[in-house]
Parts: sequence; C-alpha cells; structure tokens
Amino acid sequence: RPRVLSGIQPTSGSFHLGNYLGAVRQWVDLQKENDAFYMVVDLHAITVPQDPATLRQNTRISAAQLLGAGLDPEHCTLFVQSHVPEHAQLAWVMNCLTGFGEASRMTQFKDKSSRYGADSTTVGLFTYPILQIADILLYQADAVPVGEDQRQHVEITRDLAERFNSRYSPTFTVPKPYILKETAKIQDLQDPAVKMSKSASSPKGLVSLLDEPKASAKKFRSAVTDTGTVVSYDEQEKAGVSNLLRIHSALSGQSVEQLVAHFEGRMYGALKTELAELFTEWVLPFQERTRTFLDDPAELDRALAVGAEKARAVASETLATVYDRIGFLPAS
Ligand code: AQP
Repeated sequence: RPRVLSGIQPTSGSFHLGNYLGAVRQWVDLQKENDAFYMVVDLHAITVPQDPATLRQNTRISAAQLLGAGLDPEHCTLFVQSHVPEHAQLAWVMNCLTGFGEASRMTQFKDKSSRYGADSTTVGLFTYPILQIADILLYQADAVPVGEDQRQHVEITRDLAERFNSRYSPTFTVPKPYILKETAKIQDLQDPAVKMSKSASSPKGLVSLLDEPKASAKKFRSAVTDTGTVVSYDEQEKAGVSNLLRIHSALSGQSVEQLVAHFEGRMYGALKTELAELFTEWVLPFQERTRTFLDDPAELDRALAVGAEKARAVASETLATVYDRIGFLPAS
C-alpha cells in the first residue's frame, strides 16, 4: 500500500478551517487505502516561543482534534513527533546536505522572519523545512497531503531525497505533494487576498474549530466580499465570494457550479447565512467528539504511545540505513 505522511503544529490549540479543509480532511480519507502516518509536530512548534504547560496541553488538544475529525488509530499511525527521536537525528544529516542558499529561498521563512524581525527569528525557524524533510523521508512516504503553502517544502524534500540517493545509493522514496486544488488555500474571511493563518489572520478572519460555533457563524456572516451582488466564481474579481463558495462546496459536497445555480437571483447574504449554518452543523459533532477524547487524557496518551512505537519501528530502520550509508561507525 502507498505510504502517506503529514503533520500539524500544536501551536495554538484549536485548528482553523484552513488546516482542516486543506489538510486534515484528506488525512482522514487517505487512511483507508494507504499506510498512513500522521503526527503532531511539537518540534516544529518550538521554532517560536512556547509556554511549556500550554504546549503540553495543546499537543493533547491537537491529537484529540485529529481523532475528532475522524482519524482512527486502527487505520493509521498517529503520534507525537518528539516521541520519535529519529526526526531530530535525521534532520541533522539533512542540515549537512542542504545548501545555505537553498534553505534561504524558502518563502515561508522569508515571510515569517520579516514579520518577527531578526532578533526574534530563531535558527530553528530557518531550518524548519530541513526538519520537515527528515519527517517525510524517515517514513519513505510516497505522498504528503498538505495545503498549497507547503508545496515548496515538499519540493525541497524531493531535491534532498534525490541528492542523497545519487550521492550514496538509492535510499529514500522521492515523495509527491498531495494537494487538492479546491481546498489548497482557504483564504482569510476579512482579507481574501491572503491565506487563513493562525499567526497572521485577524481574529475576525480566522475560523477556529474549537471556538463557540455562534462566534464562527458570525464571522461567516460578516465575511468581506465585494461591491457586486451576483454570486459567481471569479478568483480575481470576487476573491471573497469565491473563497466562501469553495468552503461551502467542501462542506456540502455540492460543486461550485451547482452552488452558483442554487444562489441565482439571491445576494451574498444568502450564501453567507447558509454557509454559517452548514459550518455549525459540521462543527458541533466535531467538537463533541474532540471533547470525548480530551475527557480521557490517560487513554489519549496511551493511544499516542502505541502510535510512537509503530512510528519508531519504521523510523529507526531508515535512520540505521542512512547512518551506514554516510559512513558512521556502528555503535556495537
Ligand atoms: N489557509 C490554509 N488553507 C489550506 N491549508 C492550510 N494549511 C494551513 N493553512 C491553510 C495546512 O494545514 C496543515 C497544517 O499546517 P501547519 O502545521 O503549518 O499549521 P499552522 O502553522 O497552524 O498553519 P498556519 O495557520 O499557516 O500557521 P502559521 O501561519 O502560523 O504558520 C498544512 O498542511 C498546511 O498546508
């Protein structure tokens, strides 16, 4: 069975709608037909400052949301990145194979470092994509289900896999990004020119899955659109409406064309109200399931320990091969 791998940061507790539609929903679908590895990437989270107690709690909340969204530990390997030390170990090797200029071209780092300023930008944030390379290659993943913002990181992973394979000998599977066009980039509800993001969106532009559903419904109803009135799909001229149509389509299962026909003769308000209701209908049972998993942290931790053990079995084998290929003396 093809292998898939992906991860999500536990940086602010609640996932947002972009995380869910861009990535997590695909994870749930892919676990059925693939050998799937999914993780909460706490090592990535500390590239920016984290309060220890909050990080620990947010890691559990993240795992609970993944289960609440429909991941099933019987059908996938769900674990916490720091439970598998091979991630940090392979990252070092990859650091030594990546050019400084090559790493400097990563647009996410450029965006974030310009937002934080040089003094608050860590070396960890700079090497974040290299850790991600290690995450993916350790599991010999064929496909990486992510949002559009991660495409460049999967591309550099491919480059590094090929570099290692040609410098030493075929060792790594060269992974492909798995990005669904329709939900690859969910936009900020207040600024449809930019992606919905935990760290960059205004509170009104960001739909957090664990927020009070009434508050999120209000955000949909006050989403920024344009001065027109006809509900139609046009990413350039009607970025806000097009974003709402894509979200509606993902949640309702109707195509954008069907929705445009459905809203014919009605104005933007009708689309916003219907979307608010649709979201509420989906999010209430999601929150309920997530709460159930959070109510039993001991069981949650046990499930994550089982996942870590399964992950380590694969990761340690890859790392041992890599150490051998690069010429490290065996420990015994
Ligand atoms: N707006 C989005 N549309 C589609 N997919 C998205 N993803 C993130 N934003 C969108 C995808 O979600 C997965 C997890 O990403 P992450 O761990 O990088 O999550 P994050 O850091 O919480 O994402 P943000 O909001 O983008 O945070 P900032 O801006 O702080 O880094 C990934 O597959 C990602 O593509």
